[in-house]
Amino acid sequence: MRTSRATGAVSGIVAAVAGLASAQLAAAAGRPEASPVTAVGGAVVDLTPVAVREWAIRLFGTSDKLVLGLGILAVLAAVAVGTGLLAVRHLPAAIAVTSGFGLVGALAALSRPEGSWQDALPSLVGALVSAGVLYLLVTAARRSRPAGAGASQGGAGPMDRRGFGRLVVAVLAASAGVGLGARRLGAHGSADATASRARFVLPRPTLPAPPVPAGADLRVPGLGPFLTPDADFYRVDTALVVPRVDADTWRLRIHGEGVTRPMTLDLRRLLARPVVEHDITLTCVSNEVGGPYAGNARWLGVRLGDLLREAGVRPPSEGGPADQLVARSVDGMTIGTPVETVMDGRAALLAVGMNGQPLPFAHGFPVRMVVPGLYGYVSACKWIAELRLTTFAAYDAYWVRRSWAQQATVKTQSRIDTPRPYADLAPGRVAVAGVAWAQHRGIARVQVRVDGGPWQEARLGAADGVDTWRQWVWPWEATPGQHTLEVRATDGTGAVQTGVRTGTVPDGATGWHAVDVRVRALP
Ligand SMILES: Nc1nc2c(c(=O)[nH]1)N[C@H]1C(S)=C(S)[C@@H](COP(=O)(O)O)O[C@H]1N2
Ligand SMILES: [Mo]
Repeated sequence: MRTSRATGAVSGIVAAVAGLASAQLAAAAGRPEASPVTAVGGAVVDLTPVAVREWAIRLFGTSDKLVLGLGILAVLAAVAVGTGLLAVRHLPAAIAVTSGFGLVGALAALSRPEGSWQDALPSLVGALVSAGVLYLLVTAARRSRPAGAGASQGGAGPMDRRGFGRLVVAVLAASAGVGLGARRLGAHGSADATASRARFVLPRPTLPAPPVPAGADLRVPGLGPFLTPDADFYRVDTALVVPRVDADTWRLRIHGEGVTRPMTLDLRRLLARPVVEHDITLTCVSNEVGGPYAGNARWLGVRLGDLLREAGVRPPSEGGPADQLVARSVDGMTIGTPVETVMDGRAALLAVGMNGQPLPFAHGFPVRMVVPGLYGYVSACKWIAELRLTTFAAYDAYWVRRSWAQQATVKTQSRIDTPRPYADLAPGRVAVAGVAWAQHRGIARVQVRVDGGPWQEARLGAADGVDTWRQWVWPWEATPGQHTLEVRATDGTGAVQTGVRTGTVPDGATGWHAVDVRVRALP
């Protein structure tokens, strides 16, 4: 009995490994997104209620994707063991279960945006291989068991058990080979994209951004740099596999309501237009008060408003029929932006450069949108492939279907970056510092208070236009004991940041960031 259980568990795991490796190979030959783990993961991401997702993001931060992947693998391992145990008792049932899981993977892949029927293949291939291996191992194990019930007398003979072991090793070795082949093939598939990025020379801006004013960076220890390096820039998206788009085959299609001159542009034709450079702070609607999802970069690109005019688009204020611009990415993300905002003269960009480099793959290479003043989920489509003009009444984009607001202007926010929460400080002079943002309105003032006392004026870093955050610092004479520091900003219109605490859903969190610290007793 013990022998057959162990045999079942081992057979189940080995069959699953072989199935997954084959599925990976099939996915690498087609679309990497169609691998069962990625497809099921993507479906889970899409189907997860917002509350659960927000909880997961709060708990795991940007590791949420890793946690999801590990979770799926853990479930698969448990299912594999269960199926193996079932297989030694009733092989046809176990094969039916395996096929069922193949179907689940296939359906998940088909349900993905931009999915085609071929995306079902990796999961089906995986299930077929898995069922085959299960059959092979379990029948081999059965053959090696002496007939009759008296299994206590040793079960499989030494030679036969070695036969089962050899088969296990052979299948695992073959799976490793198939897995390696899948990696090779996958790397080859994205090699063109990598080469196209390496070759891509950023155009010179017709209108370069002035240098960042000297006083914008306050250089306070514990406060990040004014411009966020690409490698430190926050990343928020639904892509479990970062799309690697080949710049040479990339196209952008512009069409829809009120587009009198529809167009399809390649990168060269897009960049035949004047190229501008602009510093813009990007923030995410799912950033909690005090959270990390904000970054500031120097973007290089083409003015989207001008391009839309070229296509014949008029904003609603000029009688245009479309009030919503829906951007679609190569991975099927849809992001809806007000046409009026994009065309009101602000630096709404189709960006190709970020801090002097082509966009990193994770940040949307080769082309993404950036619109100062709007949260990323309603403006900053990465890996953009299509722009369609429609109305807010007629169409809800991806996040809107998941209880986020159709339109969302960035709310005035401020953050204390130093001291850190629960810091243990020496008494005396402490530099309290952070950033404040209200993109496209600008920051006019930042104030700090201690333990609910009077608001005190912080010193602001030099303003680099109204579309970026501003650093601030306030010198505090820290006295021994527990203290709470709070910050609030006033935007360029004179509106003071509200202290009312709200969550991130549906259109961005409000409230003052508070940090508790302890100041040691005088020596
Ligand atoms: N294709 C695609 N574009 C996307 C997203 C996405 O999930 N897919 N997420 C959006 C959100 S919610 C934000 S906040 C910004 C984040 O951009 P970043 O990852 O470059 O910081 O990208 C936006 N663009
Ligand atoms: Mo976001």
